[in-house]
Parts: sequence; C-alpha cells; structure tokens
Amino acid sequence: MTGSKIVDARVIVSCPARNFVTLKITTADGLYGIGDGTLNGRELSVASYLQDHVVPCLMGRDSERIEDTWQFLYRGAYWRRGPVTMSAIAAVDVALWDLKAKRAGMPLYQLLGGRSREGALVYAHANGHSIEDLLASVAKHLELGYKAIRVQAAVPGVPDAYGVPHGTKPYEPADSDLPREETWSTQRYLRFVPQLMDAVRARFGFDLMLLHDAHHRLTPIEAAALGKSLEPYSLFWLEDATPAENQDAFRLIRQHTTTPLAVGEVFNSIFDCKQLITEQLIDYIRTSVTHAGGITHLRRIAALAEIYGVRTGSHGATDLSPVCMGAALHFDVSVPNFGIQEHMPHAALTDEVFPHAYTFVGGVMDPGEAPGHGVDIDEKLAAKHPYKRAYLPVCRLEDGTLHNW
Ligand code: EZ4
Ligand code: CO
Repeated sequence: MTGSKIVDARVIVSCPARNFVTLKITTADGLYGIGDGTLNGRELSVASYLQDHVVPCLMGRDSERIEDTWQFLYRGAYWRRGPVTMSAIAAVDVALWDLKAKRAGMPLYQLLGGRSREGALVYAHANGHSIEDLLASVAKHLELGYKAIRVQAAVPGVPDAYGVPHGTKPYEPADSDLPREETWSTQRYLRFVPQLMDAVRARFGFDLMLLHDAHHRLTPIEAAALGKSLEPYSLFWLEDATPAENQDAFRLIRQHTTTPLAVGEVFNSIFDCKQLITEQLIDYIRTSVTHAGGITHLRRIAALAEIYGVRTGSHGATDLSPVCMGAALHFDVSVPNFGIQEHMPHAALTDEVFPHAYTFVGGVMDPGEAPGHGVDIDEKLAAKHPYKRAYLPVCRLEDGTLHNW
C-alpha cells in the first residue's frame, strides 16, 4: 500500500459565486482525489466535521480501502446518519473513488461496472414571474436542447413562490445573509398550477418531459389533490409533494393519483427512503451523491430501488458543486435504474474554479473519459473567493404558521 497511503487531506471552503466545501486527499505517490461536502446554509459545520474529526483519522490509511473507510466513518463514529455527517462521509468517499479511478487510469464509471447508457438525460429549470415569462423561459431551454424541463412560476397573489428568482438575478435559493421569510398560500397555489401546466402543454405540446417541484409545501391530502388535478398534463414527476419524515404519508397521495412522484433531495441515508421504496410509494428517488453518503451509499439506495421498480433522479442544484455533478454523472451512466438527473448550470466563475470533463449535448450530459471523476479544483482561484454566509429562505403560511403538516 505504500503509494496509496493517505498523507494529506485538506478542507477547502470557498465562494466562487456561491459557497462550496471541497475535500482534497493526497496519497504518498502524489496522486490526489477531490470530494464535495457542500451543505447549503450549513457549510461550516461540514467543514469542521471534516477538519476536526475526520481528517485526523484519514492520515496513514490506505486510500484503496473505500468500503472499509466508509464503514469506519459511518459505524465507527457511533453517531450515525444526519446531513452533516453524511455530507462529510460523502466528501471522503468521492475523493477516494476519484483516487482509485485515477490510479487505475480509468474514468470512474468503468469501476462502477461500465456504461449502461451513452449519456444521462438531464432536466433544466424554467421559471418566470408570470405564465408568459415562464413560457419564454421554456422556449429558451428547448432551444438549448433540453428534452425535460421543470417549470415553476410566481403564483398570482402570493408574494414569494419557490423556484422563482428575485428581481433579474439568476435563480439561487440561498440568497441572503440571514434567512429571508416568505409568505405562502397553498389554496392559491393549488388553483394556479393546473393553469400553468395547461398553458405549457397548449404552447409546446406533449413531447416535452415536464416536471414540477412543490418543495415540501403541502399536506398529504393537498398533495393528493394536486397530483390528481395535474394528471391531464402527463407530468414526468411531481417532486417533494410533502415532507417525507413521515413516509406513511405517501400512501395517501399514492392512493389518489397516477402522477409520478419524486422525493428525497434532503434525505441522507437509505433509512429515509426504505419504506417509500419497498412499498413502491414513489417513482423516483432524488438522493444525491453529496448528501447521501457518497457513491458507496448511493449505490446501495439505487440497488434497493432497482428491485422495486423505482428509478434514480438525483438532486443537482447549484449548491451541489461541479465535483458532485461529475461524480453523479459517472453514477448515472452506469446504474441500471437511472431515470433523470437535475441540471442547474453553475455560474461561469464556479466552472472556472472547478475545471471538469463533463459536457452537455442535446439534452443529455456525459461524464467524459478523463481518469477519475474528471473534476478538479483551482485552489489559487478558489482562495480569492472567501466564504460568505448565506441562508435558504424560511416559508410561512399567511397566518404565520411555519408548519402545516
Ligand atoms: O431547494 O438545492 O430541486 N431542487 C431544489 C433546490 C433546493 C436547494 C436546497 O439547497 O429544490 O432548489
Ligand atoms: Co427540489
């Protein structure tokens, strides 16, 4: 193991357009691997978890022992699961897979069993301040070659709708130094979404794959009603209809609608989705490489999902770094039950800090053929953009209530 021994592990926190936590692990023979540990709005907790508690345990370990290192960090800590822990474990895991693939001189997907498909179908975000505005955004994304598009628009009479940018800035969910508080009306939303979908189908027809994110804002019965009212528009999926701490809730939604359901961007382990999968209550599981314990754990979730006919549809917003996107694409092209991958393009500065081998052509993305996961970090450039505190918004109903489920 001499050459593959870990001799250095560095946590790099930077803000090239938005915050990212990156782990760089170096071995005795001078190879290095990169992992993403970004947890939106809680970045420094993962950085500390890594720096203070994980990095000391990595020194001198054999970087080739990915499974054993995963088990050591997961079981060995005694305190299992949770987004901070699992994002930190993911950062190590992805860096080790990157290292192993580089050492083998292969793109990562080869170590995962080779390609099951030529590319990964991705979906884009179209959003607008009005239906007309949204239709223009859909048209723009179709021109760019996207075959699948998530549509969100401002709800008339509701001051803040999820997924819609403030002013003319590109959409970025974590956009304030302290949490911005938003007001929300479920009734207005439930009336509006079918009108929105109707307008999209009337303008663009039914070939386009259409997605929508309810962003955990509904009760189970409201979600059931929405799913039912959207059936004529033949959605690819309805995402995060309700929060899923209570996995039972999806039974009720499922009994009422044939609109396909996706959930899981906030899940961090297989236990968050075990019942959803084994009872076939969902169609797509949205767990990501970074927030669900890395390639090692995401493969287990996908394997469970495979035998119950559930497909993958990983979260891929801009708060998951290009390192996560690179690793996700290797996973996506290899896993048999891949469904779709979210693609929210990063800012030009983010792409500059993280040079990458992946590409987008004609609605699909490809991880590329570079050894490893194909994503690097320009540390000098990253250092010029220090961390800036940023929070996701907090949502209240019109009566001021924060929870309605
Ligand atoms: O709210 O990435 O489907 N995508 C989403 C995202 C998430 C953010 C949270 O960090 O819902 O916009
Ligand atoms: Co979402």
